[in-house]
Amino acid sequence: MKFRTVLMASAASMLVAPAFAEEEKVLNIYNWSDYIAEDTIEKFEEETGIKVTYDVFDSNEVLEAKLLAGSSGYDIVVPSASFMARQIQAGVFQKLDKSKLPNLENMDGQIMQNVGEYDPGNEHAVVYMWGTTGIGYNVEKVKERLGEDAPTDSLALIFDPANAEKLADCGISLLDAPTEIIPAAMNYLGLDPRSTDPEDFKKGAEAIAAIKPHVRYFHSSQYINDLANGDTCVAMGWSGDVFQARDRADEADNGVSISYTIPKEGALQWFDMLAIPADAKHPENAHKFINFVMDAQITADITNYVWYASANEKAIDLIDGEILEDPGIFPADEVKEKLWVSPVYDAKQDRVLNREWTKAKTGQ
Ligand code: N2P
Repeated sequence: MKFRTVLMASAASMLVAPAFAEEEKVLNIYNWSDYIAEDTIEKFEEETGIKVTYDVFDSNEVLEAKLLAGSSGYDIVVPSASFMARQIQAGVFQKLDKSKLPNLENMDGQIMQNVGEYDPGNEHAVVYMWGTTGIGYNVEKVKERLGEDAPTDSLALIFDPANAEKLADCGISLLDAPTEIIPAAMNYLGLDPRSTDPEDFKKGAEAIAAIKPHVRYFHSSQYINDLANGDTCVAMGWSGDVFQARDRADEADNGVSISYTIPKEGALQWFDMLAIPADAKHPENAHKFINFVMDAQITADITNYVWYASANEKAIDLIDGEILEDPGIFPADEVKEKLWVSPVYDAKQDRVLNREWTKAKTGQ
């Protein structure tokens, strides 16, 4: 009898239960470091009652290793589009349910179309932020060492060994990002930065090896504080990170003045994408988060804090004038023409790139 009652009770509860069991109010996010406003997560938690666990990384390779291993535990991840393309092929992501993303209409149609090259039909991801890989430098220290005519608008500032040698004592850092720094070195050599020819990778890596004795470190997040504190003076780094360094120096009022340039030879333009792993445990909440970030005010708040360009058309009016007008963040059309986007490297090309990178970093 007792058994029967239990059965009936559960049958009754099934009748009133929603078609899908409600997700627990939890969301696990894995994003780049220094890449969100101070209050974004708090606001999302307040609005939705969902509790967020927020972890950070500073390398596409690290993120990719986690995703390919599976069971990352994350519901939202933020790969750069060129990495995402092959991760989609590997089945790492689920398709977005666009009916849950009404704010998609806020996005810049042109940019979404451009990233469609990596994700046809934008089926798996939306743009979080975009930026360039260029040069951050300490204005006075570089001038002291290379004079008034220091080539701060050129890749030669870093890749010409004569310059690198003169800057070595004040500290040069490079991103630990083979798919970004090797193509930049190739570009400096006059090669096509989008080339996937192993010989070109090798030449790029050799140019890096040639300045290696003058490079203080390869790291993709440490340079923000180091530039800000005057502990390093030149960084090949990401646009917004360099602006954050400038901000931190201004706030500290420490006399350090930092500038960012997109080198005249051109630079990599990348797009970081919000995507949901196929095995995410909280896909409903993940959709809520993606939609939340596409709100014009929320994304403008992020851009205003991290100095990276938003791909949200509706947010533009809400972005600080200082950021909108900065050519290092929203470059003018003639500069845009010199930007290149990363090819999607296949497994073999990726192996060669990484092998060359290891050699370059050890100065071989
Ligand atoms: C933020 C890093 C920006 C993303 N610290 C590089 N794709």
